[in-house]
Amino acid sequence: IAEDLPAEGLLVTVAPTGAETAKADCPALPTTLPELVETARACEAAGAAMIHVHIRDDDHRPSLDPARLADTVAALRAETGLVVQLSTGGSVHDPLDARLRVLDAAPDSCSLTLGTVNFGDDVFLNPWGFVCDLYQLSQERQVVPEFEVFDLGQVATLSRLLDRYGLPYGGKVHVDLVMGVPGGMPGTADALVAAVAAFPAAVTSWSATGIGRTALPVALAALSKGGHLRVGMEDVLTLARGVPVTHNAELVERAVALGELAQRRPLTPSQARTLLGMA
Ligand code: KMH
Ligand code: ZN
Repeated sequence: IAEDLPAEGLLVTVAPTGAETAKADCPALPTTLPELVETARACEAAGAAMIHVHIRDDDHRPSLDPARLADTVAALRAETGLVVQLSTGGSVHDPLDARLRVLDAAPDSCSLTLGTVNFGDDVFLNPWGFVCDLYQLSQERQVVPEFEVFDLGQVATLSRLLDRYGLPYGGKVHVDLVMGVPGGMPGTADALVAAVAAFPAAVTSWSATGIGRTALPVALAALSKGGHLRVGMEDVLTLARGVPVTHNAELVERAVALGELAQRRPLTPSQARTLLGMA
């Protein structure tokens, strides 16, 4: 990690939308471009440095439309300083070739999930061949991947991937633990410690997020292990039992407050770029 980064810095990534929640069930979910830009600006002001983006179509359904993705990247770059990460996971219904084409929108970063996992009643498909294709494409297009880990075995896949194809573009290896998905590793401190202990030495930074009610235990465990935080309505829709999230910025504010208690100051987007090898 570069010397100009405060040792106590905290990367807060916001994942404001996701692909799983219906707008009809959650009107506060940012599904249009103006809503996404407003959310991004508020979350940046609250302390987020990176945004993990899923987009929706005019009917608020998950989309990987290339033109829409390109417009989204352009709008977020024009209106915020946030590191723009596009999801290549999309929804469980998106074909693999459409997920590869996400990189045509030239984001700063892309998510890259390291293996197939049961995902509630569905399957989130990430066969080894696809993981390799996406990784090589990210190197070719100079897009920094964030390695998404839903289960412990996927950490071993990261070692296999780095052994075969070398380091990502930018030279840093950033992992995000997505915990508590029904079908993946549980959102517990024990599981987090096991996953972190299994990381290859090449990992330079990592964050964690817990789905639903695992959000707080995972955030607290991540902070106590020196990790960074991902928060947002992609992963959690309530602040506490019976208290719905009304804006993604509330979750960013909570992450920043937890970080302050742990004496970790939020990284600026520029510091985040250094952390992630984009400077
Ligand atoms: N929506 C999930 C099926 C990612 O963004 O890369 C996959 C996902 C992971 O959200
Ligand atoms: Zn996602």
